[in-house]
Amino acid sequence: MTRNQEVDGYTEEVKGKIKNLGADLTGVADTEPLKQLKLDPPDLLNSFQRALSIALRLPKAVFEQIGDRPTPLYASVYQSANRMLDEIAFHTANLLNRDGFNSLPIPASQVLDRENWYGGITHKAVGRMAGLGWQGKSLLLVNPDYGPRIRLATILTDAPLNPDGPIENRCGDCTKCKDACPAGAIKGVTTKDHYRSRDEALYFSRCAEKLDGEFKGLSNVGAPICGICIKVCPYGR
Ligand code: B12
Ligand code: SF4
Ligand code: SF4
Repeated sequence: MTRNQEVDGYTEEVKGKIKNLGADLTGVADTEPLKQLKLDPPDLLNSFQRALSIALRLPKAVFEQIGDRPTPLYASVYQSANRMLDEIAFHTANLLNRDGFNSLPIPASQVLDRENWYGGITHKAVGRMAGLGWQGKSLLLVNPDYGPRIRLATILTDAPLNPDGPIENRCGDCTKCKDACPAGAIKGVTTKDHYRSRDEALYFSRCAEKLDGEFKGLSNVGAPICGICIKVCPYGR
C-alpha cells in the first residue's frame, strides 16, 4: 500500500468512527490558514497540522416553535447538543491519542474572553475549511442539507489526515436572517469566502446585548441564545 492510500484509509476510518459516536457531519481542515485567527492561547495550533470539525444536527421542530424569542425547549436542546459534542470530541481525541497522535478536543461552547466574546478557536472557521458549510449573512455556518441548524466542535490533531476544502457560498439574494433579526444586528452583506472581521457582517453588540442582556434572563432559558436567524434560514428547513 502506498503512503497516500494509507492516509486515505486512515482518514476514512477516523471519519467513520466519529459518525459511529453520533456525529451527523465531519470533515478535516488544514490548520495552516487558520493560524491567522485570534486564538487562545495564541500558539494553540502550533503542534497540530489538522483540525477535525464535527457537527450535530438540531431537531427542526424545535426551531418551528420559536417566535420572537428562544424557548425553554431550545435551551434544553442547546445544552444537550453541547454535552454530546463535548463527549464525541473527547472520545475522538482519545481514539487518536491511542493510535499515537497528539490530539486536543475543543469544547462546543466555552467562552474564554467574556468582554469581547471569543472562544479558544472559532468552530465556524474550522467547519468552513473542513467543507461542512459556508459562512452565511447571519455569520453562521450553513450546511447545504441541514442549514444553520447544526452545532459544532473541533478536535485538533497531528494525525495524518487528508484535508477537505471549503464549499461555495449559496446565500444568493436571500435576506431572511437580516429581515427577521429582532436586534437589527445582521447587515445583509455577503462574502465569497469569509468575513474579514465579525463587524463586516454584524452590528455585533446589538446581538450580544439582546442575547446576554435580555434572552438569557427569560424564565427557563438561562443561556445567551436566540435561534431566530437559525429558524428562518431556507437551507435545511
Ligand atoms: C462567543 C460566542 C457567541 C457570542 C459572539 C458571537 C460571534 N459571532 O462571535 C454571542 C453570545 C453573541 C453568540 C451568539 C450566537 N451564537 Co455563538 N458562539 C460563541 C463561541 C463560544 C465563540 C465564537 C468566537 O470565538 N467568535 C470569534 C469570531 C471572530 O469568529 P466568527 O464569528 O466565527 O467569524 C469569523 C471566522 O468564522 C472567520 N472565518 C471563517 N472562515 C474562515 C477561514 C479562515 C482561513 C480564516 C482566517 C477566518 C475564517 O470569518 C469571521 C470574521 O473574522 C462559539 C463557539 C466556538 N468556539 O466557536 C459559539 C457559536 C459561534 N455560536 C453559535 C450560535 C448558534 C449562536 C447563536 C445563533 C445563538 C444561539 N445559540 O441561538 C448566536 C448567533 C450570533 C451570530 N449571528 O453570529 C454556534 C454557531 C453554529 C453555526 N451553525 O454556525 C457556535 C459555533 C457554537 C457551537 N458549538 O455550535 N455566540
Ligand atoms: S442570534 Fe438573534 S439577535 Fe443575534 S443575529 Fe441572530 S437573530 Fe439577531
Ligand atoms: S437566511 Fe438566507 S441570507 Fe441568511 S444565512 Fe440563510 S441563506 Fe444566507
